[in-house]
Amino acid sequence: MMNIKSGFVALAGKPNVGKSTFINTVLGRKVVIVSDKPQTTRNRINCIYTDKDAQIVFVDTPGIHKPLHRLGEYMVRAAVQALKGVDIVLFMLDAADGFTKTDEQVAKIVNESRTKTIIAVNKIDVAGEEKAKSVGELAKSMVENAVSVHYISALKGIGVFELLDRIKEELPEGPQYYPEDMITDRPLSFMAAEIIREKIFHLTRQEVPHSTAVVIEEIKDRPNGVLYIRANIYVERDSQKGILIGKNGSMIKKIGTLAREEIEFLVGRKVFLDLNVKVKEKWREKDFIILQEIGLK
Ligand code: GDP
Ligand code: K
Ligand code: MG
Repeated sequence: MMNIKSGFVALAGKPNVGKSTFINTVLGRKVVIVSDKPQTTRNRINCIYTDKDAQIVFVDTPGIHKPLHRLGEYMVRAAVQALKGVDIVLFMLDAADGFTKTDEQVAKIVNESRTKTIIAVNKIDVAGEEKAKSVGELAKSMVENAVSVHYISALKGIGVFELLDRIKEELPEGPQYYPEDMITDRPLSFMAAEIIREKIFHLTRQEVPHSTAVVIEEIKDRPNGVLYIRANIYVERDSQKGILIGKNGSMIKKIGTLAREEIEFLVGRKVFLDLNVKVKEKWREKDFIILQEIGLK
């Protein structure tokens, strides 16, 4: 029997350093949502990379940040949990940003996890070499269990596969946990909700994206082969509902069309997407939605 390298790698790093972009580049297709707005990734998603001699399960964690309301606290806790009990922490920093206070906070949490850590300084395509180096060296001096520092561009694919090789070197020998064609361990309802949420992030601004929760109510096969998906989009105020629906329904139509096309790509068949916008005051305080959001219900 052939031995492969396998294990779990948790991505740590403040919002917007490029964690999701890195995973998407490694997997070669879009599985986790990317946005230039922080806090896009509210949920833990395991993404699975498999080749002939390794299987790496990446855990994409919520960005570590100051808790502003209850959802924030859940997110922080989820992030800390994600770093514990994995084989390697991949600590990502933004070369263009410099080493910030938030990076320092992340470094503390990484140290708390006592897990072997590989440092990746991302976005070298837009930062000077000297600045990138200083970020990498500061990070290395702060992280007790750092084994190496890599300079990459997740977006352009620079240095990504060398980093992947390094991760493989550090992983233990082990079993293939998942079938080789499986790229995420989350169900379709979860992926569909993430895709709808991403379109809302891209098409609306200010407080609207952060006040939005997407809940899939129903998924069923129709006799004609179409996959029917019904989702509720919760916002906190009537004004936000108005923005999401748009003039003569133009905004919700746009969100629906873009989301449907992407879900169709994911499932490889025709989809009918039924979106309903509902107002639920202070949904962030309501546990049932929070628990659903972080995948515990
Ligand atoms: P996350 O919050 O850490 O998951 O970050 P995302 O992957 O969502 O990326 C945040 C933003 O940074 C997006 O606009 C990405 O396109 C951008 N980004 C990610 N990696 C790179 C990179 O290597 N170079 C540049 N220039 N931008 C990047
Ligand atoms: K983001
Ligand atoms: Mg992300």
